Amino acid sequence: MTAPASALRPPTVDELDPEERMSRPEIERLQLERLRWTVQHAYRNVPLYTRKFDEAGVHPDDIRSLDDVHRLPFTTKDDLRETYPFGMFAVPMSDVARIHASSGTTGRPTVVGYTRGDLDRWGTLVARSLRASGIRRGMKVHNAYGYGLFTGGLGAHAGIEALGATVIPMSGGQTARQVQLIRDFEPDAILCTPSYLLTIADAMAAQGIDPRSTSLKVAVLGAEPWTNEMRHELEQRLGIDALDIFGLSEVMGPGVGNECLETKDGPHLWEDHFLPEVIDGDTLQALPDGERGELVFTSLTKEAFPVIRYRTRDITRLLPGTARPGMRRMEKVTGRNDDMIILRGVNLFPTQIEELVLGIEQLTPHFILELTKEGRMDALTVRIERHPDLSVETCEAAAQVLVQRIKVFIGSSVAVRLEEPGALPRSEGKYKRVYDLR
Ligand code: DLL
Repeated sequence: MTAPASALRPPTVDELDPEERMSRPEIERLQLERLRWTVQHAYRNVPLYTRKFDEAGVHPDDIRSLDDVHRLPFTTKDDLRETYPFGMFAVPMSDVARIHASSGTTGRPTVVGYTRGDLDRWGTLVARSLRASGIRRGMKVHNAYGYGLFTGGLGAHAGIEALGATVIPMSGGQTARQVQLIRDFEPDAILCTPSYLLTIADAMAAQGIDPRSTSLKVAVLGAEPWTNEMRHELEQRLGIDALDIFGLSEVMGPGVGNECLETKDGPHLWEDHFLPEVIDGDTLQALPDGERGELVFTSLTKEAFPVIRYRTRDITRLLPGTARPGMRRMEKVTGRNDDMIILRGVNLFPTQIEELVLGIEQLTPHFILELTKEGRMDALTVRIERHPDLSVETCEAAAQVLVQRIKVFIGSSVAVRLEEPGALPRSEGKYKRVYDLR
């Protein structure tokens, strides 16, 4: 392998967007101005918002400070379902340049729209995210997020182009071909879900290719929860830097926030375009920064699909900015309200198990969680592939260590069942980790 033409480095101050250099008070001034515009725009043009604001007895003119956002009603996925497909668009269809939709596990998909201007701003924010990850013009970027109605593929694509880097629009799936093109085209960066990068690394190893030997230097991973332990695993296995990109369709798509290469301490949220809050999911009261709860977003510049206090169901907390001091960070998302397993009174997230699994060297990262009923009690089985290079006894002993650690650190009694290497489904995008068989 030839030495890389340009090593990975964080952007210089001159390379940042002007907003990334703003102080906290400057950002907040910009946010207030944009919040007032958004609230007016939503109230005037989306009947659902007109009705909800009126019911809550709040008018756009009441928004005089950022704190006044707390007076506005929340928006939920149910609101989107109720107005399916286009009822929450705030511009005429002739101004909508693109539609995306997320499949959703049940019922109707969630539909979102973008004006030409929205698409430009989205491209700018993904470009900012990739630049924060150390990617820049002159680099080749292998984009393995799925193209189509999912926002991952086309969202990342536009950002790579806006940055001036070279895009390889691979999309998801066809893992053998992914490996071949990574070998042949020698990309500097890969964009995909963390679980899919694991699948790709395994496919390389299966073909006798050392995953550390490729041209890849950096991966920008998101669209599903993943832990710092998984970051470590992927960085070691592939000899790369792994950065976290966060986003959701309702709020834009990928690039609502991104980690910075120099700190890797959770995504900075691009607060010039989004106003984040964290609330207590039960009382719906806003929580102070630093406290964990449900993440809520208000868009500040979106034309076609403004969202007011959209409840993401993602669990995290807001932290002060580091590499970009004007913008707040979020802690890596530990899970979604919807993924939380309540096992005999104990709440647990799949990421907590991921953390413990990856802490035991003799275990593989390939596991799924199965919920069943044993009599009247719920039971959880961790089905995990044994390590192909270790004896079954060693793997059994490691599985017992996992049982104990889950008991000690999470407080749940679970069963761990070893599977043969390759027995469990592999990720091709967002990984389905939990199977509820109750
Ligand atoms: O997954 C957008 C995206 C694409 C983000 C590519 C990053 C990269 P949705 O399909 O609407 O959009 O799913 C959004 O995925 O509410 C989180 O639960 C989860 N999610 C997204 N990024 C992260 C992340 C895209 N970095 C939902 N860490 C969100 C944890 C994430 N969870």
